[in-house]
Amino acid sequence: MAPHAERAALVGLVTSSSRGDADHSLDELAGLADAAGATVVLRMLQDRPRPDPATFIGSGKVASLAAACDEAGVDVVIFDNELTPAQLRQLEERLERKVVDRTQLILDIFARRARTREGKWQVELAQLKYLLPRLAGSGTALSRLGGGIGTRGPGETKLETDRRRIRVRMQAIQKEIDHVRQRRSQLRERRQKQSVPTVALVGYTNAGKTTLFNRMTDETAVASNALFVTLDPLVRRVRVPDNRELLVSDTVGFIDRLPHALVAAFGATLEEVSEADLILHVIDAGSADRERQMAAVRRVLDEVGAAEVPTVAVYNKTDTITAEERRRLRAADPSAAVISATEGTGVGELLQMIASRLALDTRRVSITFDSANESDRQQIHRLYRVARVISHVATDGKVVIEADVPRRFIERLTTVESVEPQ
Ligand SMILES: Nc1nc2c(ncn2[C@@H]2O[C@H](COP(=O)(O)OP(=O)(O)OP(=O)(O)O)[C@@H](O)[C@H]2O)c(=O)[nH]1
Ligand SMILES: [Mg+2]
Repeated sequence: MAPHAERAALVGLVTSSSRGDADHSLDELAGLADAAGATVVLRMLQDRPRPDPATFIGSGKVASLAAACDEAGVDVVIFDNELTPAQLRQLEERLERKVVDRTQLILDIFARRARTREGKWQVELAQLKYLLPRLAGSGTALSRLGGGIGTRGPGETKLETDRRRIRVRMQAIQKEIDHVRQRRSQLRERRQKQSVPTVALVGYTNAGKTTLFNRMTDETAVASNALFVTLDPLVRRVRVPDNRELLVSDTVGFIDRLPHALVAAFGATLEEVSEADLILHVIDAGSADRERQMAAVRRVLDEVGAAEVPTVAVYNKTDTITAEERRRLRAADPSAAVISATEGTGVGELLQMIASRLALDTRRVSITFDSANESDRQQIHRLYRVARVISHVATDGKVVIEADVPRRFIERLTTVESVEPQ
């Protein structure tokens, strides 16, 4: 952690978008800067039909920005858009201070937050991918020393400024990642074989996913009022009414305009999402920006191939809205959950709802087991874990069980001939 918070200036461009949109985008950038440990001391919006190829905001504006930065004692200038390598160099030269763009800022936050080895590899890979096309020039932008935004990450490699070495490093990281992913997909396959349904929590960053995850699982994963606190997927077991088990995964938060390199890099987390049986879309009901955030989440879900997975809208933080607003939410979407993860209200109903949504995928069957057979006895044991047993009748060496069984599990019963759908 830097000894003192870096002082940051935020710069946005108002092009075809409305001023309000640009303003909102700058607000989000401020949240990101905060998450990266910087203090925002200056904001600037520039009206231009299109970015200036050399300086992004135009030569005149750069001069006044430089003066304002001197005045406010700015350490780092953060642009709300992705800058070309040429723009980045020009701006650093003219502003005489560090310049980062939105992508780099997000990469920086991710570099701070990654906990697992895989997470760290994913971030490093994304950083190297970002760096590679920016290596062509003088390299001044790459030899930053000291601390702060844009200096964390592949430090040594960055200083060497050697494309070939970076490519070799990228290949090595990719190999490690492939290895871990293979292992992960094996684990996932095993879970599917065990027929444990999985539920993925997704949502805009800071919506309260981890808080809800902790509520549901009695775990204490880190939740905090900052963007992108959770980066690596966390999976835990939960028991729902009817004694059924499910696995819940907490995932990385989404934002508007998540850099594409990152969507790819965090494919691993999002893989869990596309293969989940149910998605809980956690929404900050109190956010003034709710609709836009929901749309951004849906877009990312589409991109990672999760559009087909059944989804429940979970309006969270409803302790921050009025009873009237809560009523309106319920009326607008009767299948949505209205909860407060911190207060715990509505969480019981949510679990009930999850159970019933997942049970939609069950069939009522009656199965005959041989009670002397060891493998049959094991199956009865498993049946009690995954199904809702309606009746259990034991007669001279036979056990007949009638139960609501998830379809996945029916397909894996060895005594499948004795299954009689009713
Ligand atoms: N008032 C209120 N605050 C909440 C509620 N749920 C979560 N919060 C707060 O919202 C902030 C973010 O919560 P997290 O659970 O870390 O959010 P997240 O979606 O996991 O965020 P990222 O992992 O950063 O994407 C924390 O300060 C929580 O205490 C709620 O129901 N009501
Ligand atoms: Mg979280």
